[in-house]
Amino acid sequence: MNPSALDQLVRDVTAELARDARGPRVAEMLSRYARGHNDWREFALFDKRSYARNLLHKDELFELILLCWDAGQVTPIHDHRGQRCWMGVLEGRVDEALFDVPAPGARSLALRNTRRHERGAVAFITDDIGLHRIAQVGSEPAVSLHLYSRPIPTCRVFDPDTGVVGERTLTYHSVRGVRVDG
Ligand code: 2CO
Ligand code: FE2
Repeated sequence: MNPSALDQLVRDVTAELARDARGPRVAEMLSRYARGHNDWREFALFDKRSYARNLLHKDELFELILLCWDAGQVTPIHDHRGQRCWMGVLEGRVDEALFDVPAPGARSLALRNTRRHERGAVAFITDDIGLHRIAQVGSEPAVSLHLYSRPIPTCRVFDPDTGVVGERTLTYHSVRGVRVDG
């Protein structure tokens, strides 16, 4: 039996990251998948309380997570624990606000710019580039595919007004379509 497009994407990313850990072709792979395939839909679970993180694949090299955003849902400002993060938009629109990493002891965060991402667009971030906050925008819910290499079980979150830094455990709403209790 042929692998699904999603399984093929996991295979292609695995080969790419094994070849070169920087993953120079990952963005193109995610964009092509986003523009051409719908087999993510069975895993797209939403949560009224916050954006939902639905795990599709995880091994020691990377994790692939489907994020589902209802109207107005937003992340805190956060880092990516020294890992590489790609975000491909599958449906709807999200805004990405990019912030400079604050100097130790800084009391506020500097907004560098805001970008809007639509279906097929792929954004990339590392802690060297900065921090970001992602927010759903528009009347349609949004769905995006996030790839972290290596996986990030926690991240740091930043209060924009006080500069206070916290730690957040990154939990899953579902794993391969099966709802996680909570
Ligand atoms: N990093 C956030 C999370 O995994 C989503 S924003 O895109 O990286 O919850
Ligand atoms: Fe992020």
